[in-house]
Amino acid sequence: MKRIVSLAALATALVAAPALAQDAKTPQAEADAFVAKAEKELNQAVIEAGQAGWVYETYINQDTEALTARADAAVTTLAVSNALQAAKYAQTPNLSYDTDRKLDRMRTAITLPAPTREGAAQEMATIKARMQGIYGKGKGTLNGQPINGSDIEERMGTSRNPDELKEMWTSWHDNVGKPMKADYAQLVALGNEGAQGLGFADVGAQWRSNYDMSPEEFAALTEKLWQEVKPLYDSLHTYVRGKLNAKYGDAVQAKTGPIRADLLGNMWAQEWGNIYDIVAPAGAGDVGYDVTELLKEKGYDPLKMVKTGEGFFSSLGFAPLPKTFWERSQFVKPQDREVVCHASAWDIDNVEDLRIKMCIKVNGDDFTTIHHELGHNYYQRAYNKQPPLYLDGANDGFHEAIGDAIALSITPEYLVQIGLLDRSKVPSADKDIGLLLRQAMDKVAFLPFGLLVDRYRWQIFSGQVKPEGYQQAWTDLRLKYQGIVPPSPRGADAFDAGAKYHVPAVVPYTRYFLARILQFQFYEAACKAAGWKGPLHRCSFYGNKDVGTKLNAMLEMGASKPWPDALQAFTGSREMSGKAMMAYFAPLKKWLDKQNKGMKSGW
Ligand code: X8Z
Ligand code: ZN
Repeated sequence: MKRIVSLAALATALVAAPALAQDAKTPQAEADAFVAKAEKELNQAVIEAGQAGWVYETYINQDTEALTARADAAVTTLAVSNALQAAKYAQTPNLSYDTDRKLDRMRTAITLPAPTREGAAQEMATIKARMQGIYGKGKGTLNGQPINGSDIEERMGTSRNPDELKEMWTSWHDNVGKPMKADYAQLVALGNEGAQGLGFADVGAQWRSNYDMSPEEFAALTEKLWQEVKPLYDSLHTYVRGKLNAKYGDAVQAKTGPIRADLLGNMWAQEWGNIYDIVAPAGAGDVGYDVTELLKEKGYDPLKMVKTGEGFFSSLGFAPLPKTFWERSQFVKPQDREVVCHASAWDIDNVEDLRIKMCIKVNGDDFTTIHHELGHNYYQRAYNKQPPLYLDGANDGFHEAIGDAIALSITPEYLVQIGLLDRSKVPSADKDIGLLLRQAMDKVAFLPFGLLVDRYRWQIFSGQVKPEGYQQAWTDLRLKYQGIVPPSPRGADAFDAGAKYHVPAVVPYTRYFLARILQFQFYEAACKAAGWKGPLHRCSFYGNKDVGTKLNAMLEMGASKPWPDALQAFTGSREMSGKAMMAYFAPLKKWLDKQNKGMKSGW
């Protein structure tokens, strides 16, 4: 699909037309040859940038920062040059399906395009590396003492002291977000100039154009999905606010209105599972076990947690992770240097040099995150036979959803099978509400956050929000979508969005919103394929090779086909839909609405 017809003229003006072939090649063959050469060169540059990026993120210093910025600039320069030429070749009639699709991807799949003028790509890459460094090295305080990012994340989950929570929340947002505000504004200006050079309205429009449909259609699709699931969020919000009020009293959390952001067990209030103890159904409905406690009781260490994650994929028939994965991954935070602790998965050579980079703590959150990261690695390996421009997920939401769909299978019964839970402790059917509520605290609570991070950036990229409005717009959207407020007023010089990893790292975030919805579609399809008959949330497809084969068929397609084709291959449907998620939580929704009777919903 070609979106911007007039770009051809523009592209020809900006880049020298390739020399006419002496031997009379057809225009189609020329386009094929261009694509083959471009994707090979790009792949090489991406591998080099991956190597530099890995060293930087696992050993932050001024030299590794410069090296990663240089390698990143080289990739961007190449990608932009390819995109400009691609627009011209895309006008060729009768292109093959693959050449047409690849030319399109060359334009849309650039996260942050640079202007073509001298030095611009380097300036952008330098700013980006510096912001990532600020985030990676970032510290908050607790009782006046510095506390690093991974420790503060953990303490936000376990502390129940409102003053401590407020101190950690405020110091983290002040120390990490504020110092990068000017850099961020400059990055936005450069990125927009780059995107406009490629014929997009702005960077946000370019991001939205990467889903096999127009940017407008994609924005409308996210809105449709949000409206499908919003009633569930509203019910959860009302219920949780009531419980927080009961625990902390009116002075800390009022009965009505928004929720104080630091009370929800997570620095960004994005997932609330860590405060399940505060909201658990009274008495008999409670789950009766806690994964963090089980891991600790059974003496799990980070390595054993990763091995357990691998075990799930092996049980589906996937080959074990390569030896190099175990040698080269970063599982725990090194003591002797600064690193980026935010979890990520890598495939350095785009073949099988798979790695994860985490600062694993022995807790339930990180156990889930390990499955999430391994989902990326198994996806990467499954599509490694695809040509370079197809080395990607069907869309980025698919990539984020695979490991999560697997982690939905971490049911009580599964925990028994792997020896983490004693059979006598498996919650009976009357504890279903507790199990569903525990899941909803992470899965449902996340939805508005997953949506708003990019709605915020879309506003910034479009120019609707200017640097002086960065803070107010963030606070406004957090209130509008999540119904939360900061624990104390924020000055106009704050930049709270910068205190969330994906903003300085420039990683689009709508992918996680899509993934939250898609993972239930995948999970439902897998359980159906496994012949599961009971309540959906009790299904585990652990050990089911048929599911593994079916899953692999979708994964190995990579980005070679539009995402509805991939979705159909695994689920039979071509639509992203909130229905599977709503069906999973249907009994909880009913229960929540009963509990909420007489309470005012909304804020
Ligand atoms: O960033 C991540 C992964 C790496 S792709 C750990 N996630 C989002 C986040 O932490 O904000 C997973 C869930 C949402
Ligand atoms: Zn991920």
